[in-house]
Amino acid sequence: MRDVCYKTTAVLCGKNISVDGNIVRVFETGAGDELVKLFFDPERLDYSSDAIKVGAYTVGATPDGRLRVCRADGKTVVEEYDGDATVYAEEKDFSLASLEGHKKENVRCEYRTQINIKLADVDCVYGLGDKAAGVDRRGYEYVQWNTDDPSQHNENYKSLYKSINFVLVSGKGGFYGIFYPDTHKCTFNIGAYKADLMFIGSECGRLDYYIILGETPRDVVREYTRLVGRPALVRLKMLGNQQSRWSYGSQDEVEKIADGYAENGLPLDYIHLDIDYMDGYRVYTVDKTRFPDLRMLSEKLEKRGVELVAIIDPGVKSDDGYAVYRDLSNMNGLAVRNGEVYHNAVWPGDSVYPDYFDREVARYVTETTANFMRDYKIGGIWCDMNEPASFNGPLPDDVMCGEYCHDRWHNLYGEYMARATAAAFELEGKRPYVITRACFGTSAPFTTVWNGDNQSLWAHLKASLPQIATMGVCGFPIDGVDIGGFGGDCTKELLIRWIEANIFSPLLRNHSSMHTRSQEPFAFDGETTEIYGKFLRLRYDLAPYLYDLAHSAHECGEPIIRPMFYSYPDDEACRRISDQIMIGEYLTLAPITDQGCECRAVYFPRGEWIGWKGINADVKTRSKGYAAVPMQLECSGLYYRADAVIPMYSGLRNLSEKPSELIVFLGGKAGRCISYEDDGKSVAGGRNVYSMSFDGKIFRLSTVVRGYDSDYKTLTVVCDDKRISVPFDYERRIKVL
Ligand code: MIG
Repeated sequence: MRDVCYKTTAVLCGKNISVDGNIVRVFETGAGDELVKLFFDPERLDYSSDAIKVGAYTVGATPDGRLRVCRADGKTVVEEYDGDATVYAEEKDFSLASLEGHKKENVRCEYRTQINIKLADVDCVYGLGDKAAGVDRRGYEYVQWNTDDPSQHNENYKSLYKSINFVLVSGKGGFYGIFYPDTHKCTFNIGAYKADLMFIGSECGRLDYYIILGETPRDVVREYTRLVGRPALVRLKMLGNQQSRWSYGSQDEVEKIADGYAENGLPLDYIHLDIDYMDGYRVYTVDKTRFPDLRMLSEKLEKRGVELVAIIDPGVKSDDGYAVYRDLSNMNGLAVRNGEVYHNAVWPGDSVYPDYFDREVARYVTETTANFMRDYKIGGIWCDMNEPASFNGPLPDDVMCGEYCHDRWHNLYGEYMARATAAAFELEGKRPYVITRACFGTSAPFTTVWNGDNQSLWAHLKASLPQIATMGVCGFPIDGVDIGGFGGDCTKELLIRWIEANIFSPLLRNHSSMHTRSQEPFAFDGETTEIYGKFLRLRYDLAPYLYDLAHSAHECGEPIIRPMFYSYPDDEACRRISDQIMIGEYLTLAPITDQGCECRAVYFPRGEWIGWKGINADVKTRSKGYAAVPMQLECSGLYYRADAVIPMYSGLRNLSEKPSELIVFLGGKAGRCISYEDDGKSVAGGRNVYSMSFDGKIFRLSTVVRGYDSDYKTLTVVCDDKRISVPFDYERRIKVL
């Protein structure tokens, strides 16, 4: 998280207020000390006043002493709650005792800190990361405590793997965000206790939070990601298709998967190695019986454009004969309890946990990761189990990493594991390929994420859209769920609908658990392979569009996959839509997510929308409002805006191939876009920035930044049935109509 430079500080309503841009930090005296040291330098308060200006807003107090943020016209944007916010928890005890008629009691919830915000009837509350519910969190309560629980995730599930303490409110008086940077367990109650009360309660945190102001969700998200840090630029290849399974258990099996893809003409960029590649689950080792020559396998696959991703868990096997255990023990680099190294059980059996917060440990992990990747030519690291998970119930609060207790470091553990891992890629000057299961709101600059153990259920397919879109709004643009579902047996129909719905998911990975049926696209039948393949080819064709969006995620924190309200904040109909998404501003996708369903309602925001040929049977031009659209098994509700200008590739089998043709798809009406070209992988390499526009007749490409020798040989413009190709050049003008 960056150090915000506060320009104004004051005391209002007994709280300290600091302002930077449109970010208002509210904290009690004494905050900025020990608790928040992980993020901030303490700063001194300069003066007090009645109100302070924050751009177009004023932070002041209501006559009864509550904090309030208003606009210039006096309209309230954010205000503290005005009623009794004391929380009582009804004891939910359906045990024998209560059945026998014993009195049920109301217990007071003791929060050390409680931030209370007033909600108006019309307010919607978005954010909170990976929770498996619709985009609007109103009416629910969530607890931010990274948790590995593989039972069926649903909207009532209070804690998942990630703690992203950010809500984006579409309030009566405008949009605003709240970020609570505390890493301790905390509760976000979004009007579930009292309809008009949103509170954040922490059992041990101090009052310290941020209000992020903005006219639109985009403004708020930009400011928020400026605060917590914006995501690293993704490696182009990571946008390719990935196949996984717990586990592909041998070298031959992995090769067969690559063969299956090639034989069926399906594009593929990565295959994942789950825990069984390791020697007795010792991290950074390889089982030589199953994988006698992993390096050779990597090299063979690399020639086919496929790289390997290896899973790494935090749990280190307690084994004196194992170097990683010995090294970490020798540097006192393990979590301890009562002065002794703390032991628990995970996959390797008796295990210990590295203290990733310790610099020396982090450096060791970085080097070990780098050596491991170099030895076996591994392309990416998948960090699992880093909530941290354990087989013996929750870790006690007094397990220490350095001076920090578990209740404080828990929610940050995944981030620090991912950071140490990502640094291994930096050593090579490469953009990291790290995906993590657990993380905190500040983790996006270091790692990408996936949403953990979903199941092969229609409900989980449905949840994937708001999950991915919400992660985007929370500053994590590169996210995905296990396509086809992790647990349980997938069906043909579910897999097809899943790939249709998640085809633009930035992380596109089909993964399944052991003891479930095979879930690769070709493990079903010819029709499945064909439809899955059609969608994969669409994905690869649109890779440059997604890559451009990834650039804007990196530069301004914009999500790639967006909830409808994000793109159309002033359209009331969009505010609660969870089953339809935007991909950038030019594409909307309304897929089928119900069994047996072959028709659904699609919402068209303002503008003209046209169905994507070959994907969508609906090719009428649509305008504002709902329409029922038929979608047979091989169809999905993909529409482009009439002013779309979309860069595309054609026919790539993987994203290591250099495309020689840049195709620009035009929606037919005047429009524009910015597009990027670079080597797709290095951190410091040069790039080209192209500006492309269409005025209804003429298409123009010009090069705004030129720092990379273009791989394009041909420029093709596609508009309706027209297709015009010319030799590529850095300045081009094509008469289309
Ligand atoms: O206890 O490595 O979410 O993707 O396949 C289960 C085995 C551990 C959980 C991950 C899942 C992975 C599995 N892991």
